[in-house]
Amino acid sequence: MDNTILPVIETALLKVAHDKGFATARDRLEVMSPQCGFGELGTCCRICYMGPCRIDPFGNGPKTGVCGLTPDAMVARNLLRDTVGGTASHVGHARHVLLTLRDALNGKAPYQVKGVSKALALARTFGVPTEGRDVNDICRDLVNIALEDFGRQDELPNNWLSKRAPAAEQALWSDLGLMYSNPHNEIETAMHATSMGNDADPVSLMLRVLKMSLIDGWTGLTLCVDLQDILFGVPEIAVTEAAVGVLEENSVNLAAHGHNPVLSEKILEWAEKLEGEALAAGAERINVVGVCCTGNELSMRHGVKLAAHNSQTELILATGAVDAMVVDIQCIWPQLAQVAKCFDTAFITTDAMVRIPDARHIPFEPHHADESARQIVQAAIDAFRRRRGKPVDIPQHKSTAVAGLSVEAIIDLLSKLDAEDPLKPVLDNVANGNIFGFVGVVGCSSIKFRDNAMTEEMVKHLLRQNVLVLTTGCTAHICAQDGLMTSEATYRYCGDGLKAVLEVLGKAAGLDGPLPPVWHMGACVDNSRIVDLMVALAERLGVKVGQLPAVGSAPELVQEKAVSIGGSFLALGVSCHIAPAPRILGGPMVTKLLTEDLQELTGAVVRVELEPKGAADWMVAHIAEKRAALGI
Ligand code: XCC
Ligand code: SF4
Repeated sequence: MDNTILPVIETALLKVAHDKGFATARDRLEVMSPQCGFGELGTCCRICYMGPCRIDPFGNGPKTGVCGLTPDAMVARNLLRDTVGGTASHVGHARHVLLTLRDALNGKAPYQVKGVSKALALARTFGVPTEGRDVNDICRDLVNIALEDFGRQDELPNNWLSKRAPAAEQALWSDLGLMYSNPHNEIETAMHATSMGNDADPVSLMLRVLKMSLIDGWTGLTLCVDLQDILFGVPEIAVTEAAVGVLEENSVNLAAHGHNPVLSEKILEWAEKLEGEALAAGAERINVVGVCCTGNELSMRHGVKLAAHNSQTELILATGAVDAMVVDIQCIWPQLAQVAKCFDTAFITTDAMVRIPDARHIPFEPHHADESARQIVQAAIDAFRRRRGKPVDIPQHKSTAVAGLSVEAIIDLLSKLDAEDPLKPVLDNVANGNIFGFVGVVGCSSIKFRDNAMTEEMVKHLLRQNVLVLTTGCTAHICAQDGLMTSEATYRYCGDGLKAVLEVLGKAAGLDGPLPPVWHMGACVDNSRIVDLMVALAERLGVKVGQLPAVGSAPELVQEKAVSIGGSFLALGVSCHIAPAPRILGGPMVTKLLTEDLQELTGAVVRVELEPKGAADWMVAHIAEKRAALGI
């Protein structure tokens, strides 16, 4: 592994932390290393108290657990529990957004419908009448359809799955027994099936993994994003900035971290309302910056600047310049409260489910959103007053970045080239090879892969080979920070074909230069946007999604959510590159299933590559196979 290309931003941030004597995640990882080999292989089971059972597949020790569970069943069962964790997170987020929309429509929560176009589009999808109706009434019908998904006890297919997913794939899923009804019941069933003494068949367990991933994809992501767009509006192309340099010494720096725009949208609103108080406190302004996925949500809809991805969260606090960090759900390191304490930073948790020792807790729930958001912004201003005049250490690195590439924004842009058939220019350029293919680069940032700048380097290898990159989540932050969402990146990194296409698109978009080669499509839940785009392209071509020259990649996997997202791509027939290896290698049959045999089932395979060039080369080769099969 090339150890020489730690991104300059991380180098600067780590220096700040070390200068101040902070241990970082890297230090904690080092103390922890080597990490547990049984855990890495997936052959550690602690599901019952006859265990924990550990199987060393290469040694002469035990070949099964005390109960007789085989290594393949063990890794499959563990993988299913990972997937349940990821799916439960997204489904929980989705349900929260749904209930917020319901309460907003009933006048019980201070939010308005901003995405009228999305509501109308969904009404068409779900057969809700729109003629002469108030948009709120239309939304009420959509809410009821969504609520039905969470309440039903029959076996009818889930509304969002059956209406939003492509028909050809549904037929396959139905044959495989993967269609689901109520996501909650399935999460319960999966936990039940994986408890001691239930499903011990690796194939059955792996089918459950696919089913759980479908729930993630169509309820956790698609339903969630559809309703978020109704509430907060459909993202439009906007220019923003990314990396720690977006912090401002003389402003109230308020970092929003987590996932749910129900919180961060209100924070942004109240930051504007309390600007006067910030000025009175001696600040130039209130600088709301985005961290992790809620940062992506804000940048997509409002062009809010992006301060940090997940593995930088503790590092930006060590600058001493963040006055408040407010968090909701998912990916919040407990360590943040400890770093915040050293700087008198207001570290504020808001969700009853996320309590962290030494954090200040300001409960936030939609009914009292305004009052809580006001308190939170106030706490940031108070913290600024205490910080004022003290030295800060903000590494002066940042890059501009184009964000807001929702499918609607993309189609809108393409319509300027061909109003009748907006996808045609893309498909023509795919056919002639100017666009060799698509890679959805998704998921987290991992300290295990920052030393070789895994994501940035892999993306550059792809661009050189004319592969268009669509990204979400923390990999979107990484790409934005590295300047990959700029026109310059198109000139600097793209092959000639891709460059030519992006120049035409940039002109259509009214940009000064070409469109960037890496498209910021949002947060992790917004992977549904990548899927929507692929479905639109496939339908226009009359092929299945899995036949497109497209691959998914989670180059720096951290969170369980990335596992279930990957599973939802696989169910669609989209192959996935992943690093590090999922914890299945101790199960030879499961490993073969995912890396080879799945091809027969859905048309997709999983590939582990730990090094950027190897990953990109495999993806390009895989795309070439798909192209050949399409005869292009
Ligand atoms: Fe979390 Fe979404 Fe992963 Fe980043 S990418 S570490 S999941 S914040 Ni979603
Ligand atoms: Fe061991 Fe079986 Fe219990 Fe797991 S369920 S801990 S393999 S005895």
